[in-house]
Amino acid sequence: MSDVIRIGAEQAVRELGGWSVAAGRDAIAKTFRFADFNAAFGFMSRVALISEKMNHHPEWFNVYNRVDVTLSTHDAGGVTEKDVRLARFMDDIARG
Ligand code: H2B
Repeated sequence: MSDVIRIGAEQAVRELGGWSVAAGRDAIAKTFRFADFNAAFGFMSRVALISEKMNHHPEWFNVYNRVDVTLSTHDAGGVTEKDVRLARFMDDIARG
């Protein structure tokens, strides 16, 4: 499948905006901030439904209104177009 070909974090952050290369591994990262916990958890719930459909899941860490996200395709050992697609969904959902 073409979307599971590894493109690497540098290429992915060039295709996206506001994402950065994760430290020490081939992954992309972004911190999302919301008005409060309710908004942050709403975002996570929407992303969770899409992730299940895609069978592609984020690594994330939530504290109150902040969600730290790291994306990588574990099966490919690095960043693929699947991560770019999920990143775009996340940006769209966060934008509202
Ligand atoms: N999510 C992510 N981020 N990378 C994967 O390689 C991956 C996944 N693989 N979700 C899926 C599930 C795999 O483990 C199952 C068995 O299809």
